[in-house]
Amino acid sequence: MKPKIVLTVLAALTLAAVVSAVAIRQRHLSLNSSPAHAHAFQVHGQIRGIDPIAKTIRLSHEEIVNYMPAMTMSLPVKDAALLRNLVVGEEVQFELLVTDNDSWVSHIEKTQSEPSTVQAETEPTRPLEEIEAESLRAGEMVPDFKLTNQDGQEIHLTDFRGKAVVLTFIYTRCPLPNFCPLMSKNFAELEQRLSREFPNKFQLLSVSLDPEFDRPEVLKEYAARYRADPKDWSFAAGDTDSLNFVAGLVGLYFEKQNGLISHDLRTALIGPDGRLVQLWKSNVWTPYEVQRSVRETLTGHTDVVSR
Ligand SMILES: [Cu+2]
Repeated sequence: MKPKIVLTVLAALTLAAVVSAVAIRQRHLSLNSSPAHAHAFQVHGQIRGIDPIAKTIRLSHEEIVNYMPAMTMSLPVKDAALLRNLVVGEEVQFELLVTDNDSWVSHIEKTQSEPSTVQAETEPTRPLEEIEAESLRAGEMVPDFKLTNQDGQEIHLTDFRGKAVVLTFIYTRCPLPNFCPLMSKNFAELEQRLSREFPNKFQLLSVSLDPEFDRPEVLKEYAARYRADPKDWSFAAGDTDSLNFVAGLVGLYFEKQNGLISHDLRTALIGPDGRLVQLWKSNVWTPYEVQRSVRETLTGHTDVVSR
């Protein structure tokens, strides 16, 4: 009997320790929001894709309580070594760290024995390769499209002919700091840089992936948050067909999943002649880099890098 009692007490003590650790962590999560502090979420998911060069892993994950519903998304890792020995299809337990400005997968562990709790509905409905294959190549003419801007006015891509157009995709409710919020932060800096160097010769265009929620008044409020000057930075949304069309031009995957939108990132530079100049397919571009590409496009000069 005695060893059994000892075991029971030990088990109870362990449980108490775990419970209080969880309680402390939860209090920590809700109370601490200083920028330096990372919120850690422990999540179960299944691997859908691995890209060691881009340092991203595509995961179908279950609900992250109080943060994000179950969905499939590409998440960055800081350390490519984390991706070693992982195989598409494997089930994993991972840690997602989120700060005010960034989010990344910091730890991954295989959990092959656990049955899958990841819902099938978080699967992309079309293969990503197929979406990619249909997108425009650099040098190709970008066909015109029609959207509605933050003032409720109809805008066409051809309205901006003669200017360098930088187009990206966002939605105002996006919770991940290094996805849509980063795109908008970068655009704000890009707007500053370009309005100094090329006033009236450029146009920034942020297209919403969530037209049902991102009505003109919502976009207008969002634009104000980033101090966008409506003169050269438009926020716009369209009906389903227009959005699918614009996203299709640049091979952007996006899908509504449990109320949020799972999506990749695409930022395109369209020249004053309406041709696609360059396409950035992740969040690693900098305002400085895009400014340089805009400069090359507008002046026809390539920066000579001295070595
Ligand atoms: Cu987003």
